[in-house]
Amino acid sequence: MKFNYHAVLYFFLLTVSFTALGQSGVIQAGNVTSASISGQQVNISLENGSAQLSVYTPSVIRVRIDKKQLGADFSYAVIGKPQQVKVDITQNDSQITLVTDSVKAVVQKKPFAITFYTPDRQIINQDETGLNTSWAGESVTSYKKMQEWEHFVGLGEKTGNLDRKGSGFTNWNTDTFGYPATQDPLYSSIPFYIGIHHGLNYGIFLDNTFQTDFNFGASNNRFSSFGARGGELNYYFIYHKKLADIISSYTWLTGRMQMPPLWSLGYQQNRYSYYPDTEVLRIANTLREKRIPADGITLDIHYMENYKLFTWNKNRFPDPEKMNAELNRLGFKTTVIVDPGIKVEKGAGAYERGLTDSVYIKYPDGQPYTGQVWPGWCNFPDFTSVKGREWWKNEVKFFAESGVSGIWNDMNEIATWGQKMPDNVLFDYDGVKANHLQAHNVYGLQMIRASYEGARQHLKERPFLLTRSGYAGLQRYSALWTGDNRAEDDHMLAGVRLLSSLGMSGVAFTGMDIGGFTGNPTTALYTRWMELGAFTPYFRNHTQLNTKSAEPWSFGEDVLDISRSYISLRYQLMPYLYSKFYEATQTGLPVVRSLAINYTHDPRIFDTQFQNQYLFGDAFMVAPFESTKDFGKIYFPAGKWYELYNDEVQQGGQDKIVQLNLSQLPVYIKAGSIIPMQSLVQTTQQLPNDTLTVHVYNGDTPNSFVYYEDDGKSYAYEKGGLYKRTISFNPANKELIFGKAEGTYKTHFKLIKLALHGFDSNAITTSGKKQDVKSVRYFWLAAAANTDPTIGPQQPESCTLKYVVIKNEDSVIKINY
Ligand code: NBV
Repeated sequence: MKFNYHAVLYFFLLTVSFTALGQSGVIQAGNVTSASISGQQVNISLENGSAQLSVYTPSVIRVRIDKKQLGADFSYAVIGKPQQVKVDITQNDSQITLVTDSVKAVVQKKPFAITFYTPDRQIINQDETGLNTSWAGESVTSYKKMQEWEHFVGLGEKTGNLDRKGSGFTNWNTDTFGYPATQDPLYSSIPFYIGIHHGLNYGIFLDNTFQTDFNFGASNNRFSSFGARGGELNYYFIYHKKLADIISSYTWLTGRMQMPPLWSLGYQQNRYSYYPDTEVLRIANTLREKRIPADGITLDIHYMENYKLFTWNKNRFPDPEKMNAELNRLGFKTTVIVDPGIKVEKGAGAYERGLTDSVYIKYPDGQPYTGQVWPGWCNFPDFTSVKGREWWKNEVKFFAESGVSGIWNDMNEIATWGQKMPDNVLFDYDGVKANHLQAHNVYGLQMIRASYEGARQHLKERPFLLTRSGYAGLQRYSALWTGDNRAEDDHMLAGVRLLSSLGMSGVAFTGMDIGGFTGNPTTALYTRWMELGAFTPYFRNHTQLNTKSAEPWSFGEDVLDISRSYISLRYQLMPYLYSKFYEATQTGLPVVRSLAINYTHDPRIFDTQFQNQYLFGDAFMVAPFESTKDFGKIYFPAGKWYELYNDEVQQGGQDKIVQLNLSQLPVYIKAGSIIPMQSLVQTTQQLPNDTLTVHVYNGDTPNSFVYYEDDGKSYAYEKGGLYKRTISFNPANKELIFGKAEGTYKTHFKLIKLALHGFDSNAITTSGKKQDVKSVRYFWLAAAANTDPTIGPQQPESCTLKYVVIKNEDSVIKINY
């Protein structure tokens, strides 16, 4: 055999350099050197650092790893505290074991590596052998073995496919004007995802505010990984049998939304920017004249004087109080935009007050950081400090005094004209003291915290808060919209997936600019988007400066009719929608629900041709398609589905090509659904008539619906001022039960009209008393818009309904059919 000196030399050099890199470039956590168990926690010393595992609930285990001693514990996201639970922690020479009723964690000692098991020893998640946890400089990463057929969902405001497998993502809050539909990162960071494999699902929340990076097998077929550019590897492992329960546990940890004001669920009209006041009132009056139900007008930056925060431009808005009072009289609430940049201008009120209170973020030498944005050179309040937040809260009084009801927090990434902000800007970080690298991703969260607390302090009624940027837990303070999208079909669909993903990441109250922010939508796209908007949590039409008008009447009579029908339908659905928001406050479950929540282990829902389908609440399945398509393929998951407009039944477990029609959004209702509706109103400030129509869709599986009502505006609900009852459908016994009403609030509805879909019985009894069953031909959209079904472009279809009208009593009402 010939000896090849070159090859040997090459191999030698490669080994030397590789070893050197291994020694200096990457540090592994190494072996466990000692471990001590204390209560529900185990503290671990590692060859190259330290770790700690703590049991928060039987289903939530926290893992902390650092290359030094673990520091003081602090989080902006987590509000759940460890619960006292039954847990058995033991150790021997080779491993440490933590066992709860729901999960078992095994820490291997040589080297340190964690595996999570179900109680019956199925592997849920495990560190990738050989890689585990390591540091490259200050960056720390945990590598998890990629399980066979593993899917990944969630991670907040992320573009891309529903199934994140094969992709990598970064969390660094970024102002992305007119972003491509595939852009990453966007405006907010929620480092929480859910893994799905072998009939199991788990969640991982990496609570670290530095830039974080996730890899779900992006250009690698070995691992999924998550890591941060600094700080601890601090994550919560969540395991439940049902994916919905993982969302509940995650929102138990990071908090849930509060009841929103009812008006914020109505239609909101917006553009950048409506001014002066006469134009704002013209828009409001036109909405009323054209009978387009609406509740909100949003004022963009031109309401300010030279973009200075906490000012009104007196030429454009000479008497904001009067304007807002007039808007209120017309049934509208006003939301105003706020940006964090405070114009540096000697003598300017807010700027000077901020200087006096020393609230601005500073360089290490004590000079305020000055960056450029709307008003020119600006200083930025340190929302991560108590005094910064207190100052802002006090300033918010300004809006309360002018009759504003909502605060729209923009540019809070921080955006400084798309420029990079220096790393050495310092933040208080609530006493922890941090530089920009650590504080960047929570700046927006702390801004909405201050805005929310200020609004709560100064406004008489529940405020509405909207934000562009945020971090895990943002749902406690605000709704979120997906920023500067484009008037393009793929953006409408990417937007749907963004809302689905945000929903699985704890944010239930979400929206996108309906119609698209940059560019001009085609008539078809605008039409589709408005229909879809009616099935999104925050329904706001918005468009960029200098684009064409985008109010519902700007695209011709047909589009106006269609938009009116869908907006009207949404207003009729308000009892359903409000109840679903109540559910979000209780369980964290979102309003826009990816099919991955209910049909987690059906692989077809991840097929990219079906990934835009979602449930609105739990009853409606919406199937959005590009506005240019004439046909679309829809997947019907297990069960039975009724087509909204004509009650035609589709069996689940199959896909079907349907003909698309621009005047009808494909919407299906799950068999067994219970949908309470009200008569048409033009604003949520108007009372509907006294009949609550409850649609029930016959099916084989039992179902229940928690109906919720309160005054829609005050905080009385926090002290029991609510009306709540469970409506149960039990097909085995052929019965429908309205449970006993709870709470001290008196329902507005005196009668219940039961609208029965797919029921053939005519012998309907309530508490044994025979009811008068009537039959009617029902046109959904015409009924919604209160129009003549024979007029207008959108009414080819109808269904026949049986219905009975009964008295609404607070005691149990039992209906048999
Ligand atoms: O305030 C103006 C816009 C606003 O309309 C938009 O919704 C935000 O996402 N804002 C961004 C400022 C920058 C626009 C170029």
